[in-house]
Amino acid sequence: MAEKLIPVVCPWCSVGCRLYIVSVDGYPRKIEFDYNPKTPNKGKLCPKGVSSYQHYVHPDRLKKPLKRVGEKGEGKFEEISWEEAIEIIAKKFKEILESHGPEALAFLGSERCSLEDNYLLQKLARALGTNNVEFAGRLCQSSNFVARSKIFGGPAQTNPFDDIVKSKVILIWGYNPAATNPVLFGQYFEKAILDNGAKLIVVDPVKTETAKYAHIHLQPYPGTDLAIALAMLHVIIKEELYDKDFVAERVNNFDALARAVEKYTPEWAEKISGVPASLIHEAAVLFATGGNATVVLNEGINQHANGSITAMAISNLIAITGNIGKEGVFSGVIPGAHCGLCAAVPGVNCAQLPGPVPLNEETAKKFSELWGFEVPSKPGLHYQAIFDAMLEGKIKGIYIMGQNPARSLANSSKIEEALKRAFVVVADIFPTETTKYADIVLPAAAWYEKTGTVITQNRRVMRSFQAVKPPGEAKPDWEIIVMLAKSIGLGEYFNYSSVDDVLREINNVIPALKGATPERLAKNLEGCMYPCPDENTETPRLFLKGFPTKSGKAELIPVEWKPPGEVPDEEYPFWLTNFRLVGQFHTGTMSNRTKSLKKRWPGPYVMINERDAKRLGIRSGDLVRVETRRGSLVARAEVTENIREGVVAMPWHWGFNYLTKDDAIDEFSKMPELKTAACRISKVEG
Ligand SMILES: Nc1nc2c(c(=O)[nH]1)N[C@H]1C(S)=C(S)[C@@H](COP(=O)(O)OP(=O)(O)OC[C@H]3O[C@@H](n4cnc5c(=O)[nH]c(N)nc54)[C@H](O)[C@@H]3O)O[C@H]1N2
Ligand SMILES: Nc1nc2c(c(=O)[nH]1)N[C@H]1C(S)=C(S)[C@@H](COP(=O)(O)OP(=O)(O)OC[C@H]3O[C@@H](n4cnc5c(=O)[nH]c(N)nc54)[C@H](O)[C@@H]3O)O[C@H]1N2
Ligand code: SF4
Ligand SMILES: [Mo]
Repeated sequence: MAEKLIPVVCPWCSVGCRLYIVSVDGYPRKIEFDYNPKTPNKGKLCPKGVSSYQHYVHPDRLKKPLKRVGEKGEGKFEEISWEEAIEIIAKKFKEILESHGPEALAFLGSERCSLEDNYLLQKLARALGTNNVEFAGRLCQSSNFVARSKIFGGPAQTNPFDDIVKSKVILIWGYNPAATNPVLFGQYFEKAILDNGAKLIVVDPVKTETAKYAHIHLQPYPGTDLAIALAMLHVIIKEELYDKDFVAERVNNFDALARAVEKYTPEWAEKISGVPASLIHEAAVLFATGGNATVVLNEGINQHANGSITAMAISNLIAITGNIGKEGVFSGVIPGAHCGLCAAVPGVNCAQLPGPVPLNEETAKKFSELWGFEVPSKPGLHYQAIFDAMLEGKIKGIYIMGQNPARSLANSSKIEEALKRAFVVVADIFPTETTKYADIVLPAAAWYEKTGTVITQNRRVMRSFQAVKPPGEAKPDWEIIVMLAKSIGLGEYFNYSSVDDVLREINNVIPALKGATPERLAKNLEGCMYPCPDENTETPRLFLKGFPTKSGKAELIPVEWKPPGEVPDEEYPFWLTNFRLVGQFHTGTMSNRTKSLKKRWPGPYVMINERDAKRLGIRSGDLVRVETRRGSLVARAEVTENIREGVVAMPWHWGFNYLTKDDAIDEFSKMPELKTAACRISKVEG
């Protein structure tokens, strides 16, 4: 028995916890904790990290390439060889290129795949002449990404996690870290609140595990957070509670913001959000006067058609109170899954190139010179638009690496219809609702089965090493892409013999990753904080001396009130929203195949307020139908005081997107309205 202990990074959320896998003869047996005080988790793991080896040995793992034999949607396949699979894809993609041009092809990268996998995926798309290359970041962080890029010149988390513990006020907005980033919550937020006496303000329609620690909990109707943010700006400016020195020295456009928020009083915001004006006032005063603040927002804000303007209003709040560009404060986007930044940084985006840098004539020319082929300068289609174009017959072929859009994108019925109309290739580790619509399915090696680089939410670049062998003929995604590129005739641009070769090319083309070499990452398991411009440098804090905007100052953006993508009416009288469970992950492909998680978090339910339930004659445990204009789902009711009246909420892991609206899209971030919809509910009799 050959027992090995290999350092890996957890394959679930973006905290980037370090742990060890114990393998016996190449099979995963258990995990070991890593007590290195320099890694973000400092030895701790959550229920997902602890069980993160279980799904690897599930019998459903894809082991051979598959070719569709039945109708699309049936999921009937026959096994074929790698040679045959790659040949079929290469031939079909070349045919599409010749008859319809490169814009008829699309590529989806993944926040479940490594930096190297994602870098090569976007390079292949661009080598074929298209910028139709996206990943779930569009459905995840794009709203806050846009807001912070415009206002601060950069979206990333500003400070090390340790600065959260030094904050005196913590504002958590549409985010439930106790469930979604549990180790971050336990090691940093909880310490700040319980040990150091920081005051916590939570804004969430649900009384979450996080909200249970709150000193002030605001419970708005979904998608009305913008009204609260505008009213907080109003109070802070009117009562002169802002940081006057910081505003004078480091902020532009303050007067325009002050004029714009004059009309947005707490009383006005109460009418829209349902949150008492006095509570909004109290939160504003505490936030502005309580001392250094951490401000974190997540999907409760991002995933609305008004998401980016709401995120802009919150960035304005951060800027006028001077809670940025110094020690002891914290804010920034929170990439969701472990490899969110591994797809964003290498430019898996229809309008960005590796860096990430904006795609334009100049950057396209620069990358054409670096790579040796012509990089198209015309932006591609964003995530939702790719599927709209597929439905119209304009996208003829798609390569999907580690995404499950049939369940993760708004309006699942429509996405399934779109997938019927194109040649679809899916590389995954399991059969999914999306592979059912594939023409070719490719078996990918999972995270612990390959060596790869990860960039965690706190900008930490770390290496995860191969701990176990892939099942059957499964291969790492980067190897699959190289095989495909060679078969298409692009071999000269994809000449790599190891994953280290790919990272070395990344070190060369992304200046901020120049110092994150394979050697440095192998030697220092805690990695380095991006930007790492040379082998001895890292960047723990951003914006200490100025902002990377044209003026060097934070550029405030006054925004006006706008409702979310759909609001209740007589026919659909309830606000519906959704959230995540600590023991389930996204569309459940891995978590539903992890025994210990599935046992504890088995299926969907609907949270309904006690007074609403009484009116409708619903009791806990009853089956209820939740219906929107797109579709309906049936789940058990959980009648509870933990949700406000007029709102119902469900975990989204089990088919929620049959209910969501696909045609309300954020103007700036192109985020669909994934969080809220108008619904009606009824008891299912019998
Ligand atoms: N266990 C687990 N952890 C995960 C994931 C997972 O699937 N499972 N996914 C990872 C990923 S990719 C991401 S992006 C993060 C997401 O992490 P979070 O953003 O924490 O995820 P959610 O639970 O979807 O949404 C957060 C909160 O928003 C609230 N909310 C809903 N609508 C609104 C609203 O209109 N306004 C406000 N203020 N709040 C609202 C919900 O009640 C919920 O408590 O989690 C990561 N971590
Ligand atoms: N209504 C609603 N919709 C949402 C959200 C919401 O809160 N509400 N959240 C949105 C957010 S924040 C996100 S991030 C997206 C997530 O959307 P997706 O990324 O589409 O969801 P996942 O279920 O994580 O799908 C990832 C797939 O990658 C596969 N996989 C895992 N590891 C590997 C690997 O190494 N290689 C390959 N090739 N495949 C692999 C998994 O089996 C899985 O099928 O969903 C979005 N959709
Ligand atoms: S907090 Fe996130 S990274 Fe850490 S163990 Fe849990 S799922 Fe893994
Ligand atoms: Mo996400």
